[in-house]
Amino acid sequence: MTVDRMLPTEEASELLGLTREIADGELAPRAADFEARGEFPRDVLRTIGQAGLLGLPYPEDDGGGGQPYEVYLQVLEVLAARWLAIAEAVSVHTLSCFPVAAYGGERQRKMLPDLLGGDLLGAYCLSEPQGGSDAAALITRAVRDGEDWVVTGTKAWITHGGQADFYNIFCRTGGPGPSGISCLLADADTPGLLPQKPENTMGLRASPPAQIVFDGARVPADRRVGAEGVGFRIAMQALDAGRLGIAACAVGLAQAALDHAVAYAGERTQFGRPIGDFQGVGFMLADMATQISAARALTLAAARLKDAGRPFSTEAAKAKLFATDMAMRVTTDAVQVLGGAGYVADHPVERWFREAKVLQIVEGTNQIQRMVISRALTRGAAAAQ
Ligand code: COS
Repeated sequence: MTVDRMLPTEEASELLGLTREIADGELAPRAADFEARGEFPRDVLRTIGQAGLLGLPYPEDDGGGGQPYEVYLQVLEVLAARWLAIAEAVSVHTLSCFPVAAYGGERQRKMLPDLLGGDLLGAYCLSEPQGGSDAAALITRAVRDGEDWVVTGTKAWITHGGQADFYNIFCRTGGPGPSGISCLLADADTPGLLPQKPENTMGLRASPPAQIVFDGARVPADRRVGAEGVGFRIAMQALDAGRLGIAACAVGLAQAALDHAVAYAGERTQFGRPIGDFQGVGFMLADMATQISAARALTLAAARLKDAGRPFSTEAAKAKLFATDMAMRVTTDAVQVLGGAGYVADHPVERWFREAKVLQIVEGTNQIQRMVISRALTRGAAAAQ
């Protein structure tokens, strides 16, 4: 189904048109095969980069696409409807460019055209094996030695681990807690930066995360992004925006599942009628469509706050929570509409169901999103008293 979108400019409509062409022509024909083989689609991402889709929400002067976040998110949605791994890659790359774009010094900002240009791929290293939710407790340490930071520790669940060209590393340069964390930007070929074997994941098998071991990796001192001790704030702000990307991925994935289920329900007959004519199936489709519209509206409302320069982190948490829980429900229901056919890999709903699960976990589990939302409610209430 074509989604009726309210886009702010004619340029945005053209961009969505181009994205649809790429998604249908380049992504859809390859997704199932790459996912089955577990092959990382580096060339497809180059095509995406050449089309200018790897730096969309950053200013044109920095080499980005100069698009509002609400437009960028709708591009992600269209990509996710054809191949989630690619949309997630674009979202994670965009997240990985945030530290330099928002906090980089003059010299670092000169790197932005390269980071956003489409040839390079970024990674964001926050989580560690002993903890991902309690990010402020991270223990990877960087110690200053002459003109370098020497980094020791292990990062976990790193999207593009082993594939990325640059890595943001959130590491401890000071005492315990959030104020002891700094952000470093390392090139992939940094000696001692050691990507491990990719994880054997349930879904998104074309783009599995990997651990990165830092074994005395030397990162030049001028690659610290932002002031010492500001790393946690940078990481949280990057995630606020990144969570909207994940929400958009969820909306796109769910839309693909609904479209497939609607087509199947129209063709498949039982008891002499298309199964979609039975209320049990038709109402299921109606609920799926309604939940998708609600998730899209919530996500774009948060994006518009961001575009207007207003606080949006609580709204981003709500969008990520609602959209990804929604995608899990909708892909589950899509499998149900197809019945036995939905449980085998002949139809993509089987893969989409597996892929939806990870969206409830990445960039802050949905329990963390609830924590962010409930804290804003209770602390806001306390401040108002
Ligand atoms: N934007 C800017 N600053 C933020 C922020 C945000 N969204 N969230 C927190 N901060 C700041 C706080 O203002 C505080 O600063 P001050 O000390 O100057 O007041 C500091 O960071 C610490 O904040 P807080 O006390 O809320 O930190 P907590 O340790 O309690 O953790 C949560 C907060 C749970 C929100 C954080 O740990 C989190 O998001 N965890 C999940 C991490 C995650 O998403 N991992 C996935 C990795 S990518 S796959």
